[in-house]
Amino acid sequence: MFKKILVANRGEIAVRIIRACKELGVRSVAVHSEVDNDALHVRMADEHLCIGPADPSLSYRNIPNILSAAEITACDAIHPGYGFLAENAHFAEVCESIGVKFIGPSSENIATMGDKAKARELMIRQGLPVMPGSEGEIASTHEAAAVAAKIGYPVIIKASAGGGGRGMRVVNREEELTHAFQAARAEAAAAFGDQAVYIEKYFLEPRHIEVQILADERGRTISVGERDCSIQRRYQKLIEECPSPAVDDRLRRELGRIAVEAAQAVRYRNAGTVEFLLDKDRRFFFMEMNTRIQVEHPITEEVTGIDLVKEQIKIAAGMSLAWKQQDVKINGHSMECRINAECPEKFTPCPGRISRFHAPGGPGVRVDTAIETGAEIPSQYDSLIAKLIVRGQTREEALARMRRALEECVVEGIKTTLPLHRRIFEDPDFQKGRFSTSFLERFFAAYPS
Ligand code: MV4
Repeated sequence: MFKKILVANRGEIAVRIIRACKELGVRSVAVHSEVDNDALHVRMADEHLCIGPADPSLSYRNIPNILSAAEITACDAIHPGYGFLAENAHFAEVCESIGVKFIGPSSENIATMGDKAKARELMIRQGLPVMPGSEGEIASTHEAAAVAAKIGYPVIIKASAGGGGRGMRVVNREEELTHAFQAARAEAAAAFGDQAVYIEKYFLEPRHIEVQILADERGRTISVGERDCSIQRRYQKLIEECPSPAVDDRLRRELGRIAVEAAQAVRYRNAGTVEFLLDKDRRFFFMEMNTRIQVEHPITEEVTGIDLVKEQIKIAAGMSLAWKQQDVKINGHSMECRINAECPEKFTPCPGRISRFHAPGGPGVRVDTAIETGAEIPSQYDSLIAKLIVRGQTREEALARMRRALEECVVEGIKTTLPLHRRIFEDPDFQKGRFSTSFLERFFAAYPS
């Protein structure tokens, strides 16, 4: 096992990683920017080091500073969390080359899956069910028009270097295609320094289902249930649940088998997530793979009893997976609400000082946060304040617990998504588990806030 892990992140995920270190008896080092001097992750870690100013490119994304911090404190591993350097293949490669273990997949895994067009092409070649669309990258309007005509409108143009909803454009009619294609390429070039795009059929009311996988360094790979992440707006997830109300045991086994095949096709290591869309006829299609621990990982932990962050660390330390596929059982139902510091109508960030914070508790309630009363939400980072996670024996019990936890939760001083969550949990369709990716848009149209 490692002696000391540098946590290259901030906020709730840094706290989550430090907790895993403590349980494993591994020392932890927090790094932080100048606005995070008093942050909870800094106080919780065994050691801490300032790595630069608030601007993330000068601190949490600053590779030389983070590696210097690892050297100064004699860390033998780095956990990147999510965001920042988590999916930076170059960073993983440099860590590998200097003998500091990157707790995550190989740099090659990150590079392959980070190129979303390449990943599609690879999965098509593996014979896996992939979203209808272009084989790989599309380089001309002519090619784009041919693919779109073949799969039929609407289509969606996605940036190869994007993912998670960044750099996407829906095209409803042929007349819009040329303009959209050129605009998408220009946007991709500006946002990612890579103009590569690909095309998919745009599904109107699918469910967004993702499968958690774990793979040890010997290549033993298991699936650890799915998460339903259909409740998103502007590609920002708001509510996630595990299991999906739309997935039964048989479909879960199928999804799991395909997700494991996808991971094994690239000799994937550590924790990862394979994203699928599920259509009304319960057919599913590979969309992309995320090569990191995800924000919503706790709901999987709650129903499987598997500590995913500890597993990440154990796998990176060379330990074999202790879990066999048949030992992975889904026990009960879990849901997560992301409490963001944002104006709920416009979904714009609302940084500021939290004058009062009270986290809910009691049976089946877990709150992953790094916030305390008096904390500042800096404008430089994401607006996540807390993740409210509940577990119940049944979906109904989980729903009741979330309604109760949302009632208990107090965040004063800034605007948050709490009131929106309270309203969604009163919605009859949501309560029945009847929703798709279009849920939030419809919800806002029906109940303008
Ligand atoms: C799609 C899609 C429909 N068709 N791709 C959103 C995040 C990213 N990881 C994938 N996403 C989607 N990709 C095709 N070809 C629907 C989504 C999607 C979504 C779209 C609009 C509103 C809410 C959504 C929630 C989840 C997924």
